[in-house]
Amino acid sequence: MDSIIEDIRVRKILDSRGNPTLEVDVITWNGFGRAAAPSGASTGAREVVAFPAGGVDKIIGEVEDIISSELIGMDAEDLNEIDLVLKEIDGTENLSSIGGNTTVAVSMATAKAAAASYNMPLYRFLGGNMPNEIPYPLGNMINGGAHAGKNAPDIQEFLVIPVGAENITEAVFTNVNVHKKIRELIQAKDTSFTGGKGDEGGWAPNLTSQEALEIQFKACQDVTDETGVEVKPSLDMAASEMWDPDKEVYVYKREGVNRTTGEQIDYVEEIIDTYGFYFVEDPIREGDFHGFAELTRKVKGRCLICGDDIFVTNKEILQEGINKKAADSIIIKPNQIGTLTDTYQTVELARNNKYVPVVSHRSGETTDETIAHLAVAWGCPIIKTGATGGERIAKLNELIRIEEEITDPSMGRIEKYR
Ligand code: 2PG
Ligand code: MG
Repeated sequence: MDSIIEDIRVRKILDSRGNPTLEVDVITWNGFGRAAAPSGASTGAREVVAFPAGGVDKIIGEVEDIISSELIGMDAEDLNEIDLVLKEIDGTENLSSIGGNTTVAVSMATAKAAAASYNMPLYRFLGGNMPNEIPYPLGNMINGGAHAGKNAPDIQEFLVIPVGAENITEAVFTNVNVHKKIRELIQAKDTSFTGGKGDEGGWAPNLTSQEALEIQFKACQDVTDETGVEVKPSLDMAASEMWDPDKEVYVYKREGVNRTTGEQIDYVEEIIDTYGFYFVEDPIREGDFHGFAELTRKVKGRCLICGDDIFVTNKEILQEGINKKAADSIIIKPNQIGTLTDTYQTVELARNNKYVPVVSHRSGETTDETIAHLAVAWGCPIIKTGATGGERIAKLNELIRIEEEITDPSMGRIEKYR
């Protein structure tokens, strides 16, 4: 009774890029849940469609009425059932009729309302009493590619992970120490640097990828030496964005270099060894399972190879990746697949096959903190959610609060996946 849905409200709000997105309130007899959907800039071709034709405005009113009439009276606790009804209302394979951002916001708000109905935090409602693992935060330091302006590096994201941190507070402050250090190093190299940032709060400098790699590496070393907390460099190369399908090469525009698939694999292996990367995401374009597999085999045990655009949080596509040994980690973005139930199934498949699940923000975000709860509930050892900026710290600060509530917390147990 406590969790019976009484009302659903949908509104148009701002995201961090200033674009419209959607926020959903679900009101139950004894609870309330609110969630907002994020948006990507470098999206995978096989993601569900974020918004229907007509955008957010079409959802408000029209779609809202249909969803409300179906869901009011249902039990918010029955998440599987709710997600099925949402998919039925849409009726398409890729959720193009009501939009994956609509279904994901309703799905997450419903889960939060169900949790609140029983006075429970979401991570406990979804994960029970066992979760005590706090994910390591993968923080964004330098932005390039589709997340920054013209003269920024070709590689999309220069990330760091504080693998030596003993708790989440130490982890997030280690990341911002690196972020500050990187600003100093950029300024020393380019005195005209204005302090500009990209979409995810990383610096957006006028540098080549090579220069950025060196600065990132030095900042990690310096902060490790100064604080005693080991920080490792990582990347999201978003290689699909660089791929030229006609010439069949990866185009590094800023660098003025083209690389064939073979050259790209050699290049990534070389920088993994030179800079000691912990994690490299999308080093190869989506769809190229073979290229992914070759690189994963070459660097196995030295660096995690993570698939984002290639898997799009889709369990069937992940299964294909598992069969082909394409990677050993997967990015988990609920709005790539459209519902919490589907997101969870992909996480489970990943965990059962020793793929490290990395719960992730999008480049266009809101202050919604749901993904912090998902990472803890599902025991995901890494969360990718930036390092600074209101919409990024919303998740990080929530993790600080969650850690405080948990008895005997520990940082993500990545060794389980070895
Ligand atoms: C990515 C994400 C988040 P976007 O590529 O992993 O960092 O970017 O949301 O633009 O897809
Ligand atoms: Mg990515």
